[in-house]
Amino acid sequence: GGDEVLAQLREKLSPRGDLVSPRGRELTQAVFGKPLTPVEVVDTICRDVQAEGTTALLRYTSALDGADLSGETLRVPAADLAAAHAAADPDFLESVRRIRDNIIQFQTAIRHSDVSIEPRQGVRLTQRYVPLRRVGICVPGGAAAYPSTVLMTAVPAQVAGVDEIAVVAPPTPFGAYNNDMLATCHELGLREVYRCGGAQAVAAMAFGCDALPAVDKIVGPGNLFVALAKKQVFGTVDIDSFAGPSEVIVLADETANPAFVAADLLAQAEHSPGSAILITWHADLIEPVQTELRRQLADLQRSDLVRDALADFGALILVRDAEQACQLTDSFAPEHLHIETAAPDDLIAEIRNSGAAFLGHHTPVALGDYAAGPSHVLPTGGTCKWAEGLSVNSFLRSGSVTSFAPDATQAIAADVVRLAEKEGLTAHAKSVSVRGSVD
Ligand code: HSO
Ligand code: ZN
Repeated sequence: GGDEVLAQLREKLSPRGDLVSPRGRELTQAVFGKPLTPVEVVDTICRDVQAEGTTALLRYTSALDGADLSGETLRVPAADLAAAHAAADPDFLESVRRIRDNIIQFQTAIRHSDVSIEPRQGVRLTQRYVPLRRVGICVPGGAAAYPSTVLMTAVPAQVAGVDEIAVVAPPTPFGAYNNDMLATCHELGLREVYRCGGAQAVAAMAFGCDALPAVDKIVGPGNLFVALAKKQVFGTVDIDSFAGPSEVIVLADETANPAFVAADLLAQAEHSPGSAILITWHADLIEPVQTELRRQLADLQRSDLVRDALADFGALILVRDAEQACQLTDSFAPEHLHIETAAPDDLIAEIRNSGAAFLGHHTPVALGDYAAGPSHVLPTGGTCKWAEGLSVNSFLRSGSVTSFAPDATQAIAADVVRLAEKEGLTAHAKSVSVRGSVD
């Protein structure tokens, strides 16, 4: 049944930091002198960067990413950012600006604002929201370049009012040497970009070093090492969610277009690894979707990768009815949920867990990946049961502000004194009673 299929997929998709792959064995033997698991690698890197600072950051950037940089060349020079911008396709930059405006509009609308109440005469209680001072953004650079990730992380931080934003990207052609990525940074006014990635970049941002001052929060996606390192430094700094492979569940009924559904599944599988799951209660949909998958696969640039991802992490699941589809979706808790049915509003009301939901036949997930307004940095691996996607509010923290006038203090004093005395904390009681008579 669907239950077991989804449970197996969850298991396969969950990142394993405790296993040594054959390639990992070779690489860690060469760099660390013995085979290490990813968790051990991250542990070692974090400890070294904390102890040795810039020296260790540069050493691992050389050993693991093959880039020999210095304390000066680690940071992308302002002239390189400007040159990347000047060399960028003007249409691309126009798209970047339009997308930035979409993100600003949505993130501004959902930004938390201070809440103040006056529950009684002379009492003012406020919850205020202040932006974080300095944040670090991880931009991946392994299999593809992601200017969209710069937009989907930095713009919400800017709307929050964060003072300083540091961007790290691995020193690769898809990372810190990618023209579109650098041009996007320049367009957004990001001037602090570093050529480093992996656990070493996360550790440097968390502990700080001469070449890369510490931040208060680290966000953005990355490979297993980035994810494990973020987990490791949580507590020294804040982090966003623990990001694993991208996922989508598509819910479809008899009104769904098989060509659309197939295209949506392929788009997610393209992340490779990416998981693409169709759940339908319309048996006649399965075959046309399979036909479309085969037909459309042939035309894709990365068709081999996409085919493998579909084989490993894809599923077409036939269920009894919409209700069962909603139950399965809830227990899988997908990063993306796309409802391609006649009345998607009715279904979304029945589903609690999804990182981001997309409604209707003309709302492909790619709109959200690139341009709609909500961030595409979302909780994966079932973590949307308790975590939420990145937004402007991820870059704010709140604190309470309490203010009592003399009469109001008198009015509440007896309750405070009574509880303080119960706890045996007479100094607490005294700090209230000293302000006036309390019987
Ligand atoms: N679907 C990814 C985001 C992305 N897609 C970036 C394309 N580029 C995670 O939500
Ligand atoms: Zn995507």
